[in-house]
Amino acid sequence: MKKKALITGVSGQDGAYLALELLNEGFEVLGGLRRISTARNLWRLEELGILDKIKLVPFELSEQSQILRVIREHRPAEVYNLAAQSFVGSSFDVPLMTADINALGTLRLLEAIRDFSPETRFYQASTSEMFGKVQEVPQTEKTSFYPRSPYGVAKLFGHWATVNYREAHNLFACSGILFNHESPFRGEEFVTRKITRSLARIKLQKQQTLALGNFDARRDWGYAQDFVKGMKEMLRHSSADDYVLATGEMHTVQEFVTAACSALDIPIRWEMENDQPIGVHAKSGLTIVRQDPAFLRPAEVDQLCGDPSKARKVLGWSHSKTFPQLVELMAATDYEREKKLG
Ligand code: NAP
Ligand code: G4F
Repeated sequence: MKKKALITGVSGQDGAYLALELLNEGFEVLGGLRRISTARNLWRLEELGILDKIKLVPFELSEQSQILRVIREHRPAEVYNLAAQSFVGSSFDVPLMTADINALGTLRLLEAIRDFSPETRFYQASTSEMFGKVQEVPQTEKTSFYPRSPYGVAKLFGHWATVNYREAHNLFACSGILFNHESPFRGEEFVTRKITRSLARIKLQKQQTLALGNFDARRDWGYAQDFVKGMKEMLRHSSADDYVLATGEMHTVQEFVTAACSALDIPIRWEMENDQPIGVHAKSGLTIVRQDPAFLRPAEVDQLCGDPSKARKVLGWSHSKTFPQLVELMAATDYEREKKLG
């Protein structure tokens, strides 16, 4: 009989890539899907050609009865809790919902596993956002946390709940502290995808400007497909533990824009206007990138840079794509998509 793995948030970027990995390994993949998900949200699974290979199960992290039903019925060998209100910006507008899903949702799932399937190996999608106002550079598993958003605060609860259920109830529960990871499957609201999609549209003259918030924010951006492999490795190790996955390299939002322009062959020149950078098309002289304060956050995470030494040493994990390769892949894919859309 095939081993079963449940992926909550299967319709998201990581869920789709992870489902592909697990199917290739011969797992029966149960894909947790909330009722609100429409056919539109299944585009990643469709694009990967795996939608019909996954058994979709109703799964809403705020609904304990659904969680219990899935865990009791299937008792999966592996559970990957990827479902979340994952957009940091929105968490300032919907802090209670964010806490209910990201914090209590994790606890609901852990409780169900503890009661009905204690042999299950559990992965929690923790995040570098928990480091927030960073206490040291680079950040490791031992760095103190200082979250700066309702998202980060809620995820910190999920992280500690995972550690606690491992220590108190002997569950095989791992927390993956993942730094930003991107791909052509990234949601359009996140800055990387917003940049590559908008610049592709600007090149095709479907859009005039790209408006961004903080140009100086620095992130450690890696490739999502590399990162989902690390999630699996955590659950296959002989003992449960917590790991940082990161590339160890930081770039600013402005550097991401410059790299994307270069990938798309858009000549850009940076100038200052009202103390803010603006990106000017070097041939037409038109402003194509500018700041809009609407995209600034009430509290910002200025920089994130991870040290993945432990994952490298214990799991043999490392990233494969460089920063320019990642930007190029995303920019080229968005350009082709936008061209096709007409
Ligand atoms: P994503 O693309 O935004 O996917 C989030 C998934 O969660 C979607 O499938 C979404 O379903 C689902 N979801 C949202 N609310 C839910 C609810 N109440 N009940 C059940 N499902 C719900 O996120 P991602 O980038 O793949 O990230 C996966 C996980 O890793 C998230 O937990 C995120 O917080 C965490 N993380 C991500 C990164 C990163 O850089 N990508 C880094 C660190 C940690 P719909 O399709 O219905 O919206
Ligand atoms: O792409 P972002 O929205 O990602 P953020 O906030 O780092 O969160 C992502 O990574 C976390 C891991 O560190 C995950 F846990 C989380 O689920 C999510 O996947 O923003 C990146 C940076 C921020 O500093 C933001 O202020 O870019 C800055 N930024 C500047 N202009 C912008 C924009 N972000 C967005 N989304 N949109 C802008 O216009």
